[in-house]
Amino acid sequence: MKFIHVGDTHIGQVYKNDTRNADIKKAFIEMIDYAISNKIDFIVHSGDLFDIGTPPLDSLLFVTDELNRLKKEGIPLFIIPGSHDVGVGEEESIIELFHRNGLLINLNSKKYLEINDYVTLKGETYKGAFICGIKGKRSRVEDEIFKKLQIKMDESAYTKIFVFHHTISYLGEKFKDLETESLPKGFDYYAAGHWHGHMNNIEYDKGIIQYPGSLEYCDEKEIVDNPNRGFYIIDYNEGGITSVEYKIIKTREKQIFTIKADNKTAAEVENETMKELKKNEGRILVIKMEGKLNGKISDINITKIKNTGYELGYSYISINRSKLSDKNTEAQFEDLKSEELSSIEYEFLKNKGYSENEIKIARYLIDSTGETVDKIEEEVEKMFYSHDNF
Ligand SMILES: [Mn+2]
Repeated sequence: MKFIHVGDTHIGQVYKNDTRNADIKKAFIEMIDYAISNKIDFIVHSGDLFDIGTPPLDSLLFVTDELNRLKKEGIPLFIIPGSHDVGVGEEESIIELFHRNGLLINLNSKKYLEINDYVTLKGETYKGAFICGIKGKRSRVEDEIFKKLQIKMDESAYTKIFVFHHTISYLGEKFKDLETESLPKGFDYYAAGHWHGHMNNIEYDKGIIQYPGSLEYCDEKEIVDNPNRGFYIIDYNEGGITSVEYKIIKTREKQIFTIKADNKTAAEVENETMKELKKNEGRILVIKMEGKLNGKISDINITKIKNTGYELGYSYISINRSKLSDKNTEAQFEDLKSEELSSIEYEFLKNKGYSENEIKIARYLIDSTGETVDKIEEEVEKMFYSHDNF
C-alpha cells in the first residue's frame, strides 16, 4: 500500500503574477495525476492547502475540481488546516467546508476531537494506516495544546501517522514554534508542514519526521534558496513502512544574478543588468542589486528592465534592491537617528499597514528581545502573513 505526503500547496494568489499562480496550480495537478495514475491508496496533506483563509473563487473551484477527480478514483485526502487555511479571527477554516461536502477528511473536524481537560485525537484507520493530527496556528506562540494531547491510537494499525503544521526546534531555535519533544510519541510517520524547505528522515521516538516543503516556490527567497520541490511517496505493508521516496516536481528554469553597484552610476547598473538578459522560454528571473550607488537609486529604470525581460520571454521577474544604497538613503538614515526611536518604529509599522494590535505585539518583541525594528517587522510578517519559509 502507498500514500502520498504533500503539504503547503498554497493554492491562491500567491504572486501578483498570473503565470506563477498558474504554476502553483499546475504542481497540484501533477501531484493529483501522479496519485491517480500510480493508484495511490490515500493522500496526507500537512496543511496550507490554500494561501489564505478566504480564497478567491477561482481557487475554490480549482480545488473542488481536483478533489472531485480524486473522489471519482476513490482516493481520500486526509488533512489538517494549516496556518494559512484559517482566516483572521476565525475558529473554523475553509478546510471544514470541503470536509462537509465530502471532498476531503478534515482530521480536526468535530468528530475527530474530544476537548475537555485534555485534547483527544480520535483519528481514522484507513487501509491499515491510523491517521490523526492537529491543526496549525496563525500565531507563533507555542501551542499549549501539545501538552494536553491524548491519542486514541489504533494499536492494530500497520502504520501510524501524525499530521502537524509547525516548525520544530530541530530545524533551529530561530524559527521554531514547537519543541520537537512536544510531539506525541508512538508514531511511525510524522507528516509535517509549515516549514517550506524539505527535510527527510528526522528520527523521533520510533518514527521519522518528514517535511516535504512547499509544492512550488511561494516567494523569491524560496526560488533562490531551495533547489527542489516535491512530495513523498510512502510504501507500507503489515510490517510497517518499507520505503519513502521524494518525488520531485519540475519547476521552471531560473536565472539568478547579482549586480555589484559600488561606485557605479545608475546607467552603468542598468546597462550591466540588460547585458545579462537573454532570450528564453519562460524562465524565472531574480536580480539582486547591492552596494552603494554613485548616483540615485530612482534613476535605475526598473520598468525598462522588466519590460525588456518580459519581451525576452521571462515569466516572472523580481528585482531585489534591499541591499542597494545611495547618498539619499544614507541621509534619510541620519534624519531618522535624531527622532525618538519608538515613534519611528510606530510609523514604520503603521506605514506597512499593520494594525494597532500587531504593532503592540511588535513593540513588545522589540522591547523584550532588543532586535531591530526591521528584524521584528520580518518576524511579525511571518507570524501573520508571509510565505517566508512558512
Ligand atoms: Mn505554508
